[in-house]
Formats: sequence, C-alpha cells, structure tokens
Amino acid sequence: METIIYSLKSTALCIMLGAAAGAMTACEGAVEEQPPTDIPEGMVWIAGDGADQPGFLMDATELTTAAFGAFVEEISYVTEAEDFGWSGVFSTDSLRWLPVEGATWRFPLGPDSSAAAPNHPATQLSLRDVNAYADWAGKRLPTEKEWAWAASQSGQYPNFPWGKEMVPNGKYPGNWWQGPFPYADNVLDGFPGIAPVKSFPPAANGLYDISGNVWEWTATQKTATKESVIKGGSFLCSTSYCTGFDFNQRQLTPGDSGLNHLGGRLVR
Ligand SMILES: [Ca+2]
Repeated sequence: METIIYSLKSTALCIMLGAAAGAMTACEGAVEEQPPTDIPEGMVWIAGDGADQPGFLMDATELTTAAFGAFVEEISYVTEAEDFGWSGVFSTDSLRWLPVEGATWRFPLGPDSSAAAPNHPATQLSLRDVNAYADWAGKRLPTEKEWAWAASQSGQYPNFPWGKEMVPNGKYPGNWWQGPFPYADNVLDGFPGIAPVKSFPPAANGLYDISGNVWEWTATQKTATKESVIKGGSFLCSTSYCTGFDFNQRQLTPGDSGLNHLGGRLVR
C-alpha cells in the first residue's frame, strides 16, 4: 500500500510540474519512483520501470524455518503435509521422488533425519501454507512477473541476477547442482543439499538466493490446470536438467505440493 501511495504522489507531483510548465506530457517519466522511507527490516526495495511495473518491497531471503515456526506457534497452524501425514522427498539413493511419512517443514527429509535448521529456507509448504503465513505477516506472494522482474534486477540482466555470466570468474553465485542430475552432484558451490539463507552474496538489489537453493511459490497459476508457477530453481537444478537458476525458467506444480526443495518468498 505504501508503494501505491508513493506512486500516486509521484504522479501528482509530475502533473503539477507539467501544468506549471504549460505542458503536462513533458513530465512523463521525469519523476523517478523512489523507495519508501520506512522499508521494513528484512525486506528490500525492487525498483519499478517508471511505467507498467511499479516498484515493490520483497523479502531479502527465502522464508526461513524460524520465521515460519513463529507463525505456527502463534496460531497453532497445521500444514497440509502434516494433515496428509507424508510429503515428497527426493532420494539421492533411489534417484527419484518418494512419499515419506512424517516429512514436514520441521523434518523436511522425514522424522529419521535432521530437523530443519532455523536459518534454512522453510520447505514442505504447500501454496495454502505459504499464503496462510503471508496473511499472518501482512504480505503476499509475488506474481511470476514480479518475481522475474526482481530477479532480473529490474530488467538489467537477461538470465541471472548477478550478471550476464552463469558462473562469473569461476565462482558459483548460488546453490544448485553441478553435474549430471540426478546421478552425480560435484558440489562445486559448496552445498550438497539445501543451504542456510545468505550463504551466498546478495544480488545488487539485496536479494539473497533469488536463484537456486529452493524453488519459490508464486501467485501465478496456469488457468487450465490451476497449477502454480514456481520460480528460481533449487539445489536439485542442473544445466543438464531444469536450469531453474535462470530466472526465465519456470515449473508448474499443484497447490498441495509438499517438497523438500520448495519454499517461498513474499512481497508487500
Ligand atoms: Ca549445491
């Protein structure tokens, strides 16, 4: 709402200046949309294009286990995976997705594996779960267009948030899979699975892990199937498979999906 208000202020100022000069149209595009002065902690400003795409606020990191846990504790929320009693886990032994009983946001790989660390992206969350969190937090999911605009650094780059090269100077800028998926991960980025948020430097606009680590839900759905668009790729994405760390890529998944490489990031 703050963003919209500011945008309207800019437009009003533009009209006044244009009117004073006797040529309102001369003002078009002259007033650059500025970020709000009170950006909430943990969010960054995504600059608009001064025309069709307004600026907006976006979480700097993927939704963490700690943040989701605070929401669960306050309202005793039960996730869909907890309702179902199982969720999807990719097995690097059997090289496929398996339904694992008791896999939830607390234990994304199942109850016999480690609990999710507080600074890990929260996973095993369905669309309903992420939207419930968003309502509680006063935020919302980005549309696919907003998400891609943010990842592109407001239209600056064609494929990757950090620039034109996929691996600049030979140093991996995000967490994905290096090697032929699913047979061999060479772990050239240092993380064989999920990574804590902020394990890699932020993009120029302040977003961490906008490419890689975990897929992120968006508010965009395919009309015919009601499947949701997910963006950003995950630690399971390789150049031999989904290349999800290229922000032009997308996947579609049903809203009740629970997967150990799917989380979210919100906007306001
Ligand atoms: Ca990795």
